[in-house]
Amino acid sequence: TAKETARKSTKAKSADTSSITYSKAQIKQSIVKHLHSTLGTDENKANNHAWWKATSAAMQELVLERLRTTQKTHYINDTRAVHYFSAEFLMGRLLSNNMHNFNLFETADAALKELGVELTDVLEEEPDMALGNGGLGRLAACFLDSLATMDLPAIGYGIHYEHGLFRQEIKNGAQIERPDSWRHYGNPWEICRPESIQEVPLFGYVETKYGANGRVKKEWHPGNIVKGVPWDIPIVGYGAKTVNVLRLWQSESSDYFNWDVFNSGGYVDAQRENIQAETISKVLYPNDETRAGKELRLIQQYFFCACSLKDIIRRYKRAHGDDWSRFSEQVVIQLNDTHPAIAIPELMRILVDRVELDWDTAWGICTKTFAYTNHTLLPEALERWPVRMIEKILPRHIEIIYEINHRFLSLVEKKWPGNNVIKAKLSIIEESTEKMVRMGNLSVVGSFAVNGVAEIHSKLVKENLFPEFEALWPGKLKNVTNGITPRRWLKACNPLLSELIGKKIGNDWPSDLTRLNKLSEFADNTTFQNQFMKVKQKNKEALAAEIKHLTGISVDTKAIFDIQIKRLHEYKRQHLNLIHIMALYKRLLEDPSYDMHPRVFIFGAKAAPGYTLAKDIIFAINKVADKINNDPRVNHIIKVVFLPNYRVSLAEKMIPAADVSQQISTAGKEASGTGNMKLALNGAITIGTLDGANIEIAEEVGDDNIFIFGMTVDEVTELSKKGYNPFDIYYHNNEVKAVLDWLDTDYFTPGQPGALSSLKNSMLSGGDPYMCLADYESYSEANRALNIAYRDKSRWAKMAILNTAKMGKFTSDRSIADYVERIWKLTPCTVE
Ligand code: CJB
Repeated sequence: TAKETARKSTKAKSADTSSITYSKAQIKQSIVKHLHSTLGTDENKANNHAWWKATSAAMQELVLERLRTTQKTHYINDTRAVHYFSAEFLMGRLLSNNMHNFNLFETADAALKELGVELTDVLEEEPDMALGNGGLGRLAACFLDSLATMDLPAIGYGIHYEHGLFRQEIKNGAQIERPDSWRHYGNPWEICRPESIQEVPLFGYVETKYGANGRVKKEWHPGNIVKGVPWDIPIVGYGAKTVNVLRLWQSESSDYFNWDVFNSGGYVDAQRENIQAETISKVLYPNDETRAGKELRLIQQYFFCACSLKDIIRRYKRAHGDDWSRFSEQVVIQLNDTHPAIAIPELMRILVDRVELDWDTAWGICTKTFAYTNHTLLPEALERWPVRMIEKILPRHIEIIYEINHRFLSLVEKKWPGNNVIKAKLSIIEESTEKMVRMGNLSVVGSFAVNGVAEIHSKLVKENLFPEFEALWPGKLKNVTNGITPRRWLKACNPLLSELIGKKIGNDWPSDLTRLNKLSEFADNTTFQNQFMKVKQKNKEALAAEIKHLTGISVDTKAIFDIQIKRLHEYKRQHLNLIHIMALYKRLLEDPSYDMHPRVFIFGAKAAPGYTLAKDIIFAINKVADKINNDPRVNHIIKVVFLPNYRVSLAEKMIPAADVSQQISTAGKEASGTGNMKLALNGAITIGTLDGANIEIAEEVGDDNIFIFGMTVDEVTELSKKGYNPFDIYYHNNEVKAVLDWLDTDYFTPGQPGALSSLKNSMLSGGDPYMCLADYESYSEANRALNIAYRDKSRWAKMAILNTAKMGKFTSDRSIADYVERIWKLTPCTVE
């Protein structure tokens, strides 16, 4: 099967098969050459930033050679390729990963040492490429890594945001957003490709024409045209055989269009809308799991989809001319959530209006080309665009969407004759006071496959979100459980553990993660337990130094490092963690001999700038942290740390040092989670609910090696049906009551009583929508059990080892193999 082929192709490879090898002397020479002739400086003047650029340029030389070979090979073999459409790619830093994938990390390290430079310092100079918000964007980045590693022809398409996700500062406990300028001083990886610029029409009106044959022809007269300039980021696979591309579009104003308008006497069409073309790719919307509903956001989506489709079609035509019959054999487009769903009517427009195919032929091509991944069930995240907005920006597309819907509803009528309730529910157009286009429904109707991202999530997509679709098209809804790349999330970020693993079981695990299972044999071995925990200890010491550096807070490295890192969202329940920390604090104040192992609670989280309660939670964490950290009665036992500006490169420092991984979302709300996988892979024990991929992690590691608590999905549903009243818990649990009441005082915010009250209100009068209080008791019990388990050094070490050992399933190589087998039907193409 395709899956086996894909698996074989990865298993067969390891980094030392790289076709390009460089000696230490050659690397050194190349770095110095770039220092001189690319940067115009020299060894004596160069600072770490210059060394970073020169080292990156030296690597990029090798990268580009493999890129050329890959592209030639794919062209000659006329390969079918996957085109991953995503508004977000959260790439992080590239230098360290590229070095690892070329198996040149150690050599480069040694070369730089001879030049008197520390590679670790050089790596710190690289700004993160933060062109994404969270899990969805990082998943896209991990997938690109796996696709290249598995020699699969693939291209990522997205937006070349000038400003990625905002930089977070904390001032007096509150989040402040600052612009992120990741390419302000140049980016050594990206290549501008002016030869592949595309033009994108916007606004204007549609003219209906009648051809001689009586055929109706639609002509869109755009009111505006913008240019899309492609920037290519090479994606190096592990072993550096295949180098694929991430192509990001930057918007620019189209000169000739403005010139035209000018020449026609400054005539401005009544329907012409002016947008500052450059603003389209200016900034990433910082909302995670909420739709922005802003016109510019829709324009961003259409902009990158239109550029990408034109690019794909140009490449297809070069090989196949005007023969459209093979298009869907060569091209599969994966829609990363509904953000690129407008690509469906755009391809229809091209095929019907430009190529002049009949509707059914065009629709046949479309529905064999697109596949859609759903990443969330949260209603506030499901995109709906006002019909009026689409009409204005994309007048032809709204007609096409109506036509798609009309034909689709005839199908619904056949299946459920006369059933208007089902029709209203499935319709792509929502007939509310303001008519809306449901992008999820459009995506399901226009795709040949739809998938969720973990078993439980896919089940809920099938049963709750799109139940009738399953009846209409049995088998179309599938599951592909998420994964993470072990190259970045173990090999590169945790060198000490990687080395220990290598010594024990060999070095094949990065391309075949199931091999980690061999570590299970040593889980009871005292020597190995000691070695494993010694690595953890060293990583904790490194993180402690970083915490000191970033916040000034000293932490005890013998304490439990308990980490919750993810976007700030009520459903992720950082506030459940916080009220439990407050309860521990209170227990210690009331009973100084209260028995608990010292514990450092570490948070990292950005809140969407307009999400007030999320920002209030950050503020509360910081205020509680201030109080506890400065209270000599308890600060040798509890510390609370909020690390500002959580991002990929900070995650790489935190994850290797974690003892405990907090994955505590309300059951049914976290589609999968991927941080849970990264932490467990690095030997952290999960305390978590039966939600998303936690369920599958629990299956892999076994009940003894994870702390599961809280309601199941069914119990959550049952409680909501019955009617959940948080006051019932408030009045029956003294600890909960005391802690919530504490938030109303000025204990944590001296002189400002009520500064934390919004948190209490959300969990009481606000109805506690994510049921923190309902899960509190169970969470508290799980924490007690965890505390006891940590005291038994050998038991804990065994648990940690087994967590690492059992993470094989969660490599993104397995996710990609599943996509290849279940959806994409791709064949690997070896690049010699
Ligand atoms: N996800 O990061 C986002 N943003 C969204 O708008 C919707 C979902 C996350 O996607 C990840 C990758 O599939 C999931 O692991 C995570 O549960 C989900 O919240």
